[in-house]
Amino acid sequence: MKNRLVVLALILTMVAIVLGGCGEKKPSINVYNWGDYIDESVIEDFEKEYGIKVNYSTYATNEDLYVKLKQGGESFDVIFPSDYMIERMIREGMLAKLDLNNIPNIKYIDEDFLNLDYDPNNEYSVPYMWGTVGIIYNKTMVDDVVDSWDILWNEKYKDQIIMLNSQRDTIAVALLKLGYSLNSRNIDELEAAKEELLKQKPLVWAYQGDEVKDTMVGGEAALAVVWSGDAVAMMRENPDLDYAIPKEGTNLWFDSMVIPANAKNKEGAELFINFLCRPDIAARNADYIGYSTPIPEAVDMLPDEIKNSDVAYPSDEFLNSVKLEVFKDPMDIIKEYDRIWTEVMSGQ
Ligand code: N2P
Repeated sequence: MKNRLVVLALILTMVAIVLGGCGEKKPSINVYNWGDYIDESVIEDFEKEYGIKVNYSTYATNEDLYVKLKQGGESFDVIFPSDYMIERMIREGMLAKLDLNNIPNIKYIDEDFLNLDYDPNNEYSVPYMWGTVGIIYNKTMVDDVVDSWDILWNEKYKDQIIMLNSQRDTIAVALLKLGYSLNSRNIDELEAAKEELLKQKPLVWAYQGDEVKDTMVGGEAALAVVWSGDAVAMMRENPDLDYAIPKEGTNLWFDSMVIPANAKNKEGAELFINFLCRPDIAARNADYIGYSTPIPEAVDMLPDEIKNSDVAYPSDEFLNSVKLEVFKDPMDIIKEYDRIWTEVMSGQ
């Protein structure tokens, strides 16, 4: 009898262990980032170090990210919007306040990148990467000086021009070409920008996102509007390429890490954000993707050709010599931007 009880107790213990094991799911976080915007080995290291599984997926533009969040359905723990989109998401109550006690590595971020207008006290966001928008061009295919957005309207380069498949960036190029602010809220100026883009459309070979890297590295087009980090990555692959910031000025942008208000694992999200701010991790990441890290100690660890590149890390002197504007949330005028972009894409 006693033996049978012992056997029964053993069986029950084993059943409990098996069931317990099933119930005890490994913690996870859902991370939603731009395509080609992380060294995936960094994700694996995080998973190993913290025992937290990372479900990683990607988007192509701020607007895609916004729509995905508004649709609901899936929930995300860490996302990487730009300045103006962070402003909008804060205004619409879409983000959670960060507990900066859980993100001590924020101390590594250069103070020039903290307390910016889109989130004045970094209550919601921690900077990830930053950069400019410019023109990458193939020196063997372009014999004009590339110093103005005008060149993207030059008939000579018909079917050799790539524009960004991103409404805010592409409307900005047309506004700047016309001498307007890229934050214009004036309907006539916005309409004029639309007309410019429609006029340009027959010359444009494609509106691309991450694919532009293959196009330009492969020598398939002469000129493309790109984000500076992608220019760094492309120039590394093809020495015929160079990057120029037009004299009419351009966009200075900041992408930051934020946590959506409906995140399911905020603590895990904060651990991940903190991990990405560790200088050795930020350096590996920035080296791999080509984009510019806001962490000086990480910049110091980069190979010379990257840290001395004036594309990735332009001098203060250069930055002060060009007209740079940070995008602002268009607020009520956003519907005009959406309409204009739809009309340009559908060719009306
Ligand atoms: C990376 C996209 C970079 C985002 N593919 C520029 N804001």
